[in-house]
Amino acid sequence: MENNKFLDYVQAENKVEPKDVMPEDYRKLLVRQISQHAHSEIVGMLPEANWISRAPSLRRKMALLAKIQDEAGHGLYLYAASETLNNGANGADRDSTYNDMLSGKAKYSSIFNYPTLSWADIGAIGWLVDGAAIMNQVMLMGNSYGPYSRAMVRICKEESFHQRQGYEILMTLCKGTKEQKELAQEALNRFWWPALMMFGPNDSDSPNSQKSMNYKVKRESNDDLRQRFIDVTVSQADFLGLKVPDENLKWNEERQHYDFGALPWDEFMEVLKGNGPCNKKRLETKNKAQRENLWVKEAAIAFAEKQNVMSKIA
Ligand code: BYC
Repeated sequence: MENNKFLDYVQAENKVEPKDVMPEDYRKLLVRQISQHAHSEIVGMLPEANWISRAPSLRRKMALLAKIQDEAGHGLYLYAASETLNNGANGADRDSTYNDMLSGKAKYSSIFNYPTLSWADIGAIGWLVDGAAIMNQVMLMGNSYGPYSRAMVRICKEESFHQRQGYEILMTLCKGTKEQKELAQEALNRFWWPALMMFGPNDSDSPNSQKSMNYKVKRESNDDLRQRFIDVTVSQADFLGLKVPDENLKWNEERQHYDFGALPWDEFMEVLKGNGPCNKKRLETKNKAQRENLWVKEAAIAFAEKQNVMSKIA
């Protein structure tokens, strides 16, 4: 299909399916984004896993375990969606994709390179990180690639539970002792700016946006989604009795949006270069798990191959 015909096709809100003819740059853009998204889900399990053994009650432990397990499921749907774009020559098979994350070649969301220092951070992750993720992923439900868009539908439903789980942790802390409320405020201070940077660079510095918008992969810009997130989240912070750590945050009557301060983009660039507080630790953990659990994968493959041979003999 010529590129113009393909553009007309996606712009008329048609879905592209795995075996359809598609321009190579569309395929490449999707492999990049879907695989980064899958890595984010998988690496994103680590900061929360840090608190499973220290969750303050059995109920909290069960909810956190269920949430983290959901993230593993999200990673699986997304690796499966990314794999449908493998054309045999573009390195989009599951092992190559995963190895790109393990070697540090592929990106995953910057937010997961920050540590979880207190139980309140688990609340902040659910409220802010899952909250930001939902804002972005609801938009992605309408993306033009069928397998990615369908994966998003289920993921968004589960993320809503995650967001509430986090907010409820913070509500409990904010209704608790002075020290508990301080923990909640400190968590908001730590996670506010990194959560805003999850939406990516400002539109003027976003090299992929134009193409992504044309192909209807992205349907709203990084800045528009970030603004919407701020607009809905400020009143949630007010309800908790917490202060958003931005001196320049102010409702703008004319724009009908909040104005906000400059984001720490230098920090964002450092995190993307691998120099965030936890980048090295995250990759070490994933590589160690890969090494130590390889026998499980090998045993499963050997078993599947044996079953295959047996079924041919029978
Ligand atoms: N972190 O041109 P741009 C979750 C990169 S997990 C790192 O605007 P694009 C959860 C970007 O990749 C859900 N890198 O890019 C899990 C690009 O680099 P390359 C996470 C970032 O793609 C566990 C460059 O910067 N959500 O919810 O048009 C527990 C220029 O950016 C980031 C997703 O993964 C970043 N924050 O737009 C709890 C959403 N931002 O690739 C929760 C899927 C930008 O050219 N992804 N970069 O080398 C997207 O929607 C889009 O890729 C983005 C960026 C909006 C993130």
